[in-house]
Amino acid sequence: MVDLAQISQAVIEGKADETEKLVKAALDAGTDPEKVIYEGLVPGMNVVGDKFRKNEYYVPEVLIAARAMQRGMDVLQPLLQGRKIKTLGKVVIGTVEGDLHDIGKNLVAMMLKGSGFEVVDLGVDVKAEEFVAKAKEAQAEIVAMSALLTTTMPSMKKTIEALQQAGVREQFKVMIGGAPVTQQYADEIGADGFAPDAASAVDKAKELLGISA
Ligand code: B1M
Repeated sequence: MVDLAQISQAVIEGKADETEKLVKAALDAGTDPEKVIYEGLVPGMNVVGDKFRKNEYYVPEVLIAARAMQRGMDVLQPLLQGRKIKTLGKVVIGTVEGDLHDIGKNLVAMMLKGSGFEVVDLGVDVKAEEFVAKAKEAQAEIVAMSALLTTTMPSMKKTIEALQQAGVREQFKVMIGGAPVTQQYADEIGADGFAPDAASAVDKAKELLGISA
């Protein structure tokens, strides 16, 4: 019998092989895949987020933990197909038009996934119209944008305007972040939320959807 806390611990320590092995063992012992996610993998990633916030973990540790989490998810994925899994919400995320920086955006996406959100990653250099179309298509709750260049920050405003023009602004919460982005800028362009780092991005996404931590 696998103690699901062991899976959490393997994620916290970034042990991908161990995570995979424990997830397989839990399934072999008849544990429900959803239970493995929500009582094993996700709590581990939550601890990682906490440590990152407290500067006990830095980007490399978070990436290694997220990779371990993903290895566990890869085992579970085939079993979850066709099954209606409860997620905290759906997020469409991308780096805005003109901007190719994706390390921070990927980290945010991984942390969101690890915390139970469904994430549709549009990649980099995402045009305003693409954000609108993909958010509508995915029936997302949150549109999340990342920018690392001061010159591409205006693309965030452009996306919000495109949502307005399409008459769907109220259907989505808009969240922004990236090194040059501030709360003040979020207020200026009418975004619903800003987060300074990947762990806070998870908190902000939950807050925007009224989910208590
Ligand atoms: Co570029 N680059 N870069 N670069 N690059 C910066 C950003 C820069 C600050 C370097 C410098 O001059 N000191 C500077 C920007 C200056 C400015 O605008 N003020 C810069 C420049 C100028 C450029 C080019 C224009 C250089 C050139 O070609 N002349 C060019 C632009 C290309 C383009 O995008 N069109 C360019 C290119 C590149 C590389 C391709 C070489 C590479 C990117 C590789 C990649 O991403 N796949 C690169 C890199 C690596 C950097 C630095 C060194 C590191 C960025 C990074 O990954 N940080 C960066 C300098 C620096 O920051 N020290 C720099 C780590 C990452 C984890 O942090 O992305 O901030 P960050 O994400 C954080 C938070 O910001 C937050 O959470 C993350 C984790 O905590 N966050 C969110 C991010 N997105 C969020 C979204 C949210 C919430 C939080 O909600 C939705």
